[in-house]
Amino acid sequence: MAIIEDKLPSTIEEILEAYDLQGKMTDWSMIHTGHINRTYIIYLANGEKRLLQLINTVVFKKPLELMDNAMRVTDHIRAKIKEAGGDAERETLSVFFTTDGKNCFCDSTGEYWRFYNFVENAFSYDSIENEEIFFRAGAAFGNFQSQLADFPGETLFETIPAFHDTYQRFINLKTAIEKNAAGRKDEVKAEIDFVLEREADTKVIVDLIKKGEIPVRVTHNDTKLNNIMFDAETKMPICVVDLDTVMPGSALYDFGDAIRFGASTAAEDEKDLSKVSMDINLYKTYVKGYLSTAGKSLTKSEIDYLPFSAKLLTLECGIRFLTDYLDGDVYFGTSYPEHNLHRCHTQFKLVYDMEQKMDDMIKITQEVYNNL
Ligand code: GN1
Ligand code: MG
Repeated sequence: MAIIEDKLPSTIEEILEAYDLQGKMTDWSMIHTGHINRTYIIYLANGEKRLLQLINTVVFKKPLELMDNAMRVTDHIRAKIKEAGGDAERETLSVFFTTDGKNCFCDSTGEYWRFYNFVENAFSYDSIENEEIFFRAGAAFGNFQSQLADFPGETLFETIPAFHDTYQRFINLKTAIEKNAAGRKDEVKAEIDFVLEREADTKVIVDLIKKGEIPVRVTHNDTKLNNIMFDAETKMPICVVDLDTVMPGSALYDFGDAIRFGASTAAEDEKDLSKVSMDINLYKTYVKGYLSTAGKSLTKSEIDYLPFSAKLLTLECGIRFLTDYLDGDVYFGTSYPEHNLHRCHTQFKLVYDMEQKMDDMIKITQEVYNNL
């Protein structure tokens, strides 16, 4: 994806008209936390705010299927929240419909747009402020998984096929190396070697799933800390957002990806690698939070592979950043030319660090599980 600029789309008037909002927008701003969809806050004359999102159709090739998934998953969660006596309006995202009753709008340039409600008095964390926050994040993602435990996964569209098939990601990297589309191959020899040495790891979870040793569940698949909205006052999780990759998958993907991002001592694009490591206390905190809500429903083999999944999902994400760097930054949003390479470096540093800490990670996971 090209470097993202702060500007309104040229078709904004059409978009507003489709939602009967023409003449009602007083201001706008952009949110830059996601790497895929472009997100705006639209301020309306009546004081209301709404989230406007451009669906990235390079990444999500079938936006209508994506919206169908999102609608049905949020309906399911809304019903669960009501059953539990919660505030369903605040605890799930709601899509606004166009005046002709559609859940998204295709503009005259072929781009797809959607409007969500803006959750007031809420924010997301890009890094961990204190351990308790990470415990709450773990509990929230575990709870999300439980809410979807009885969702009929076979009815969901696969919005990105083989999304967490790490071996496929490895093959994609090899293809990118061969193509060398951006002419950057010679620059990243060490990074490529780092991955080649770990080829066997990339097959572990996909093989366990194929053999039926790890169950397929409906999972979120993008459990970055900043995909949870927290209440500004209580600092309690309100809702899990970014449901575009909710698909059949493994609990290990959700656990591993949350550790990858949240247990790191530095930002995903930190340039000073001496600042990057996996905080073992944060690891323990997340295990406690996640298992407090999801633990009882996990199988023995899932528990056994939790520590490995943290390393694997981090390796996978690093492989994806490296692949995109080789491809010429066509997938992830970037702010400068080496952005994907710097992201790749932090991920590989974390992988290396987790390898050193793996024995402790295994011990901690078993201890927390045994004390449930
Ligand atoms: C993307 O959109 P965002 O920033 O939540 C990506 C994830 C990666 C993540 C890395 C659909 O997530 O898979 O783990 O960037 N989402 C998609 O930060 O590819
Ligand atoms: Mg996101």
